[in-house]
Amino acid sequence: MAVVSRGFGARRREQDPALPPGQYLTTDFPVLSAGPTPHLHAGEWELEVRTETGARRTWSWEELLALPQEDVRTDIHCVTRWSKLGTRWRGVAVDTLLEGVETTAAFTTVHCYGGYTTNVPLADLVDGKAWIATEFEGAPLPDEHGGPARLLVPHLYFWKSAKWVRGLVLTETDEPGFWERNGYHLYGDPWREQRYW
Ligand SMILES: Nc1nc2c(c(=O)[nH]1)N[C@H]1C(S)=C(S)[C@@H](COP(=O)(O)O)O[C@H]1N2
Ligand SMILES: [Mo]
Repeated sequence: MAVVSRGFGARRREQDPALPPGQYLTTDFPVLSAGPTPHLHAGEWELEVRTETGARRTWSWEELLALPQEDVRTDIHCVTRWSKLGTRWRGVAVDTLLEGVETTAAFTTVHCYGGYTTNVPLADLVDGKAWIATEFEGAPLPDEHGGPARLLVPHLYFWKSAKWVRGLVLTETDEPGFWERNGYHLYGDPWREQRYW
């Protein structure tokens, strides 16, 4: 009987302490989308933050780019078990968008062009933990990876990093999004393997 061996090198890499349990390293960048890729023009693009009281703020593409931009280097982990280490992004911290926004909400529903949604506790989007990313590896974010802008919340499984982000709606209760209604975990911590529930 032949035994399929992944080789000593592969096994050693999978013991990398930066890899959460059950993940393997990949060097390519798989595309995972539940529907067709929207092709959005900067002129029609808008980002919205809406609070539980209905108060709204919006940013055009130019307004988003006029905000302070941050360079982020981070590992990302997909629930389908691939991880990438040391990916480089550039974008606006969610903290910057929320400056001066008054809310007592504890959760957010992230809405996307194309209809995808995902839920994230507000605490997981603030204090330098999440960005609206517009660049990947020094180039504009490709359409299939969420261009012109996606949420980046790298400490949770990557389905929370909503592509083609359109808005953050602050909510008082935790409302499951697209994958969460279809069996994915409400929170999605890769270090606790919160894949499905
Ligand atoms: N709008 C939108 N965002 C999305 C998805 C999607 O289908 N639509 N898929 C999610 C899932 S399941 C993953 S793993 C990542 C994949 O991002 P990538 O295609 O850039 O690798 O995007 C997440 N964000
Ligand atoms: Mo995913």
